[in-house]
Amino acid sequence: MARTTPRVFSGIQPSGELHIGNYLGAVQNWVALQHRYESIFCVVDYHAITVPYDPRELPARTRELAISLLAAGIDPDVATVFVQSAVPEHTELAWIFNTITPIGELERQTQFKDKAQRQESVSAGLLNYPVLQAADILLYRADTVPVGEDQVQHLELSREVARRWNARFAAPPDEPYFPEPAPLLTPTRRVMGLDGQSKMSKSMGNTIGLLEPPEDVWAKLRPAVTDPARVRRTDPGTPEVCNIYHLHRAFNPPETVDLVATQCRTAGWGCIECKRVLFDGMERTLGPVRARAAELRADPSMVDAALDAGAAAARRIAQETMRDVKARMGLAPAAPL
Ligand code: AQP
Repeated sequence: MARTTPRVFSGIQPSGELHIGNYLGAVQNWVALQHRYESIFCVVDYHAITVPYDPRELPARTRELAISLLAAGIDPDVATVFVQSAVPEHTELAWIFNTITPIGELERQTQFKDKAQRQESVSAGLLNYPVLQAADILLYRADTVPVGEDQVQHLELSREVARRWNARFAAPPDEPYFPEPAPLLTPTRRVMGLDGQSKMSKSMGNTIGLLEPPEDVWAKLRPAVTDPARVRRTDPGTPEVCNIYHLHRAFNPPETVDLVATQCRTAGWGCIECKRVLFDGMERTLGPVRARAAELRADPSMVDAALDAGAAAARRIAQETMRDVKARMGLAPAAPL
């Protein structure tokens, strides 16, 4: 039966603490979308094991990430939130998609090339990461995927997988079975790291954590790179080239952003004063998120209940998709439990 409400799916890796790049590029959007779309959000732990990791730390990271999502405003009564490895159909569909995906396409993925360069030994899992991502999305036949800009290339691969599978197993006169999922970007689709050089990224160590204590946030913000032309306090600056200015746009209202731009251009404020105003703006957003996370940590049963219900709801959809997919491909149906 055709769905009346469009469905979004998005995932996030428990590879480190959620940072403000993840928040501004993706999670903030999820919070807004959950009331307009049927929303499915996943902590993608199978993705996090494609690079070296410590199995003793993973459960706590996974849980802490789930807490961060709920604290940021994902409402488990409205959206489905779950952990990927609790729904085995993700890897089952990924295997199927592996069989129709040319290796060359995977080797061309920018994120694979970047991450592979940083490792001594590269696993097949790292290469196949975007195939698992395609399975994550298509398992729920999601129409829309709210992500940061870095994920757009992967999403193009998901679209290609959907097209290829449909052509082979749901060819006309059948309706295409899988929709071609479209990315949904935010105005802050690419948040730069505090080094001002590269994307804010857990693995680059240039992040501000969503739940970091205020004193740690300030300790990171204080030395963060600004407009390199502002060497002395009296040098006028160019806000557009300054990463701090872009963060103001994400955390402060337009009138404050205008004031920041004027004070920068006229050297009215030094960079430290400017960062103080940013810090205050950030605190208005991050303070309540931090407080909510503390409440959730104190009530583990609430988090367990949300994740269990989420996994059960996700699994119902996933099993239905796998039944259809396997039937169309001539594979055996799952044995009854
Ligand atoms: N700097 C960023 N700006 C905007 N959006 C971002 N995202 C990540 N970094 C930025 C978006 O956050 C969502 C979840 O990201 P993820 O953890 O699944 O993937 P990632 O891109 O691998 O995150 P990191 O921090 O860069 O992790 P590492 O260093 O482990 O690879 C995605 O929608 C992503 O676009």
